Amino acid sequence: MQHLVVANQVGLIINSYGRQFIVEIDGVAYQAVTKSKKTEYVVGDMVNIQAINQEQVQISGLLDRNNLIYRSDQNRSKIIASNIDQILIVIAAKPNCNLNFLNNCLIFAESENVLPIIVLNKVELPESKGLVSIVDELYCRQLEYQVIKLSAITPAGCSILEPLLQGKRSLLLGQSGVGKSTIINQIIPHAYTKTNVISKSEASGCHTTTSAALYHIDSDSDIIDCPGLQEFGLYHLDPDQLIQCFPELRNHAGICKFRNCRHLNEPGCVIQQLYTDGLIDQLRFNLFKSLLSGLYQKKCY
Ligand SMILES: Nc1nc2c(ncn2[C@@H]2O[C@H](COP(=O)(O)OP(=O)(O)OP(=O)(O)O)[C@@H](O)[C@H]2O)c(=O)[nH]1
Ligand SMILES: [Mg+2]
Ligand SMILES: [Zn+2]
Repeated sequence: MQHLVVANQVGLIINSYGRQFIVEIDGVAYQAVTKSKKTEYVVGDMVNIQAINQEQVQISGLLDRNNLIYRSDQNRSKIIASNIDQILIVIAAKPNCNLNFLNNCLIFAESENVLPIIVLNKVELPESKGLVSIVDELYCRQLEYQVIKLSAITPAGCSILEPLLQGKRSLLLGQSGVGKSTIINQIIPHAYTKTNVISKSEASGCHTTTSAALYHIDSDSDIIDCPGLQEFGLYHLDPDQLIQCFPELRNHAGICKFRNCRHLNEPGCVIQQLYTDGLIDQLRFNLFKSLLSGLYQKKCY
């Protein structure tokens, strides 16, 4: 039996697919539509709603967001979730691990001041060995990011995550097939998120999750699952701020020979020197330079 929705209430968006949303009001879920054709709402949003009938509501406005997780490329930006306390970036050696996807997610988290936690899943697989050592050495020891290694298919695989999720709203971000939905199923057995077996012929994995969904772990802890991403574009960043998003570089900001050094090819560049001296990871240095040159080009237009 649904509660009767009275006019002008506030609800939480817990599911979004296309222009349709599920909004939760006092613990009850309602189908929701938007007034305009523009879908500017996302899972995690607090919204004003008006009743259509006992099962359906209309979203009439958005309450201020604490933050907005989104990615962007040259052509468009895509909103993912809002009002997030921490981002769990899930990676796995299988189906594959693109370290620049991880790097971009970390840079985004730094730019928005949201805590990133790296979750390395599928550690029981022999092919995880190389990735485990990269993550231990570079991301954990050198860059000092929090790293959790687990195997979500084992019975107690995700219990190590539980204390970290307490009292927070966490977003799982990752490429398709890394095990995001498996992790949620372990933490909340009744979440019923669909997980799929990666077909041997399709190394990229199945795109199982098709819409973002928020699940309550308890009364003050939530976790959000979202479809696997192939890329996490950062086209919206300000090139002058980029150095602040690299923990290994930001302490060296502002000490190059030229005060307005862009760290691209300028003489006396301290960042370039760090790289020449072998003090910065090559992949991250190359990413820094390629992001910078793209962002400066954008700024010129
Ligand atoms: N070997 C191994 N397989 C795992 C582990 N965790 C998940 N898997 C498998 O990986 C496959 C993909 O898992 P999902 O949870 O659907 O991955 P996802 O990240 O939600 O994928 P998308 O929804 O496409 O983004 C499934 O076959 C899982 O059983 C693990 O710890 N070890
Ligand atoms: Mg999934
Ligand atoms: Zn420089």
